[in-house]
Amino acid sequence: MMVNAALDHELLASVDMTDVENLFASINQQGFGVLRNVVPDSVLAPMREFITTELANHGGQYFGLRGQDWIAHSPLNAIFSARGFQMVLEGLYHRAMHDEPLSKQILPVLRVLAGTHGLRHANLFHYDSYVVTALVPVLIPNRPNEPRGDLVMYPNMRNVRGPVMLNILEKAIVESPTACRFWRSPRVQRRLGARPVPLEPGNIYFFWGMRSLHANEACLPTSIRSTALFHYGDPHENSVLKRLSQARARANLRRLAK
Ligand SMILES: O=C(O)CCC(=O)C(=O)O
Ligand SMILES: [Fe+2]
Repeated sequence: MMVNAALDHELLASVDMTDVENLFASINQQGFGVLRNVVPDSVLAPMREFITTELANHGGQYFGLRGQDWIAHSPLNAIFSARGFQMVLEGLYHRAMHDEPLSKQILPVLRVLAGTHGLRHANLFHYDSYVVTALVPVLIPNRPNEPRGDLVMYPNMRNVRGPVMLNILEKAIVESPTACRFWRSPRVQRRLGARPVPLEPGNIYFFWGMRSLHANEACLPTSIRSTALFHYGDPHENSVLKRLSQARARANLRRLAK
């Protein structure tokens, strides 16, 4: 019946392996690939309401949600659970690594930058600990002349293969506060080929989170900027070193919340 057909309609249903190939090429060439107009207003509008409600619970200040709980109760679940979306993440990982990831779970993260605390989360340059990152912009500041909080990336700066130890050491140095002051400098960004990625709600952006140093630019404390991140594919064994590195990252986030 028509009614059922409408209910059953899956998002990203028309995405196929050609899209994966195109995304793969463009991520390698320019640092990111985009699927355009794939997140409809019927998802974005209720998702913005979800954020408004949660933001009130957090006193109007920055908050982040991580893991499988929030997504199950949010309108973005329509993207998260779409077969086409999972196919792209798996396809990109496979194309890059010629292998299966340790786990096929996607880690969903919601970031809401607002208030003065939001500013602390700008320009925190980092590598993700997963190979593929998908970014879904939900709320992007768009008043004339206001900063939009672009994603800024140094595309494909390093390789994911090589000793875990070396990866972790590099991460600790490159993500230090001193290093972040360096990466955020417009001169350094120009010299080293950093790219701003202006984000448009409706699109989904893909990049190699583990290879590309990235951060968001600041926006006004009076504006709300919200993105959902979907991390896929950890190629490393869950070593002691790696757990230490993750503990360090979590401690940093807790410090920022104070
Ligand atoms: O919100 C963004 O633009 C990027 C966030 C990010 O890179 C992350 O949460 O890993
Ligand atoms: Fe990231």
